Amino acid sequence: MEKKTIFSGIQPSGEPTIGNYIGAIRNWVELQENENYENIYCIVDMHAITVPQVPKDLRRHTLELLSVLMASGLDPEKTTLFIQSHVPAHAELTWVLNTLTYMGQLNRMTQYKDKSKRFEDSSINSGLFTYPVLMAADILLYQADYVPVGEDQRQHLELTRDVAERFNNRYSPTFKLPEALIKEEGARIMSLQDPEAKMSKSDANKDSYLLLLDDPDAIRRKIKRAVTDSVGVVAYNDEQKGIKNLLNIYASFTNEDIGNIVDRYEGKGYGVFKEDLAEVVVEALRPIQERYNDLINNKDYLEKVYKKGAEKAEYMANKTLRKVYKKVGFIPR
Ligand code: ATP
Ligand code: LTN
Repeated sequence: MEKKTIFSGIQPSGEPTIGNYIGAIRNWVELQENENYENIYCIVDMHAITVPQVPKDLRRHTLELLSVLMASGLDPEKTTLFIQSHVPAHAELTWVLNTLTYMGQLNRMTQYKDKSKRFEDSSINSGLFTYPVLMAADILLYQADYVPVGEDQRQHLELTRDVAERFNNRYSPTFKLPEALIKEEGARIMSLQDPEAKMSKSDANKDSYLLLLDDPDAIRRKIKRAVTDSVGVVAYNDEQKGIKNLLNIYASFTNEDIGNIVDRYEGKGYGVFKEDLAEVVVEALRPIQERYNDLINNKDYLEKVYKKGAEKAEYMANKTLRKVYKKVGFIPR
């Protein structure tokens, strides 16, 4: 049986949060262990520059993210790990796909609408607008069958399929139509300060997120400050969104049934629950942080990993790009 291809990406736009871990990274590790799948994971630095980045921070975040991915369990011997800007085919296919994507479609993207609100109308760059086209190129270059992401990326996956289908119809069958793999549980971890908003590493309020590399004191402090409500009962419902989110985080790290957790905290206040949650998170992150500290200090090894990853990725990507260039009518060199 031929292996199915899995592809996903993560932006080095800051330090990864537990939302990235629960919604994406740990699912990738699980998929890696399934031998029916060929796994490819990409650090999408070209996506990251659609919002302003300080160059030296972007470089640091990229290496940190590579170390976090490996510390979380992604193994470069089993999985292709690479950096997007190392494989020029991503930018090259994006240009072709831009010519098949309608402005109206891009205007409907909710991530674009959310992110562009942070800027004056006159300073929204066109990269932010065509961000989903670059994402489509990422996925289509590798003929991915499945794309494991958080709930927020569903709309981008639909656009990817749509553009792929348009290309296939206009020219001839070229791209495989990818499917989103979205786990229900943990697919949307919310901000600790605003349980209506997604936890996001680029949030201006540092208390809103738990970072994978936060030290125990920071974790305890942020959970203590997390916004709850005046009901005062640990319960799982949409009227108590803050507590609901904390319960989701608790259950994600312990693999425990939410009902059991709620039962255990019957008659106890938010304070006790929050203290216990902080310890659950501290303990879950401890082994990842220990492995991380070894990796981040081994720059030679990191370089070996991303160079080998880029070589493997480039080979696959160029196969697709060559077909595309031929079909649209470009003359081969
Ligand atoms: P930014 O905040 O800079 O937009 P991000 O952290 O929201 O970044 P990415 O780095 O692009 O987003 O996300 C990598 C993966 O993590 C994606 O699959 C995304 O769906 C998932 N993810 C991000 N935030 C969350 C969250 N709060 N809950 C669950 N999954 C998330
Ligand atoms: N847009 C995604 C990150 C991303 C991605 C991809 C995910 C870029 N390219 C390809 C899956 C497949 C995000 O914002 N989370």
